[in-house]
Amino acid sequence: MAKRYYTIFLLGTAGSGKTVLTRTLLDWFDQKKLDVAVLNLDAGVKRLPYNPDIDVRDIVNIDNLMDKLNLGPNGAMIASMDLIATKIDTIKDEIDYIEPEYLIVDTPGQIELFAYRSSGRLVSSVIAEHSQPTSVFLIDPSLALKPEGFSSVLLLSISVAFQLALPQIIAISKEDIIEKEQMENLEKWIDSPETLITDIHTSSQVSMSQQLGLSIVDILNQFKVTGDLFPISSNTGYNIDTLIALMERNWGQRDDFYE
Ligand SMILES: Nc1nc2c(ncn2[C@@H]2O[C@H](COP(=O)(O)OP(=O)(O)O)[C@@H](O)[C@H]2O)c(=O)[nH]1
Ligand SMILES: [Mg+2]
Repeated sequence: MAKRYYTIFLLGTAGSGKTVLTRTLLDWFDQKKLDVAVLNLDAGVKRLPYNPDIDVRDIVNIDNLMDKLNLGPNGAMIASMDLIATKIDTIKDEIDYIEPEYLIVDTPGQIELFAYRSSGRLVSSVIAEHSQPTSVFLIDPSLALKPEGFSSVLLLSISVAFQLALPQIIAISKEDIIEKEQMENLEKWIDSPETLITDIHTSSQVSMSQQLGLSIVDILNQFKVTGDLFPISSNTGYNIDTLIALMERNWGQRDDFYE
């Protein structure tokens, strides 16, 4: 029986900061001298700010796929996820060989490849199977400038949690570049999601948007989506400890974090 490990799936829209956060978390675990490994599932990434222990680019080559199947970059990314799913046993064997205590999984830039295609869901379920998984969904602040945008990305996070059936922590990334006025809005919406309804009302004159806003806030409240929502920064390390503490809440107390 393979050893159980603790997995962190990093999720979020393209450019939300998954790869940079992978590096930041890796540093955190390394500093604590914990036994951590990183799996890169993004076949399309050119350069990584960390050295992955397992890398799907060793399994699939996007440029070759584009040539061989006569595909553009998007088609090749879709084909790559399907190909990775057929090689999931190899990935699983590599994890079992490394036997990490903690595994950080950096997922493809485009969330739909991972969360909405059955191949992506298969890959996540196999990796999660012998581990205690948790996921971090990153909200890119540039998508959350307006109340409609913020609500939509929160709905996306619910939809992704629904698809992957993983415990989820939601964080707003790139705190260091969020302007004061936006931060005030975000804090207000997080503290009291009802203010989203009033702000959608002011920002959109379309009555459908207003009605939808009411229903969305209802869903956000029902699933307590904004309950633990907080901003983080991989660049400055802001709230990374809070993020770790929430992972620990999903996993149960990890005494090795305090040694
Ligand atoms: N200012 C700032 N930029 C960040 C932070 N995290 C990521 N970025 C930038 O956001 C862009 C996308 O980051 P990346 O990790 O590649 O996103 P991914 O597609 O989700 O993996 C890059 O230009 C990063 O340098 C952060 O904490 N602060
Ligand atoms: Mg990335």
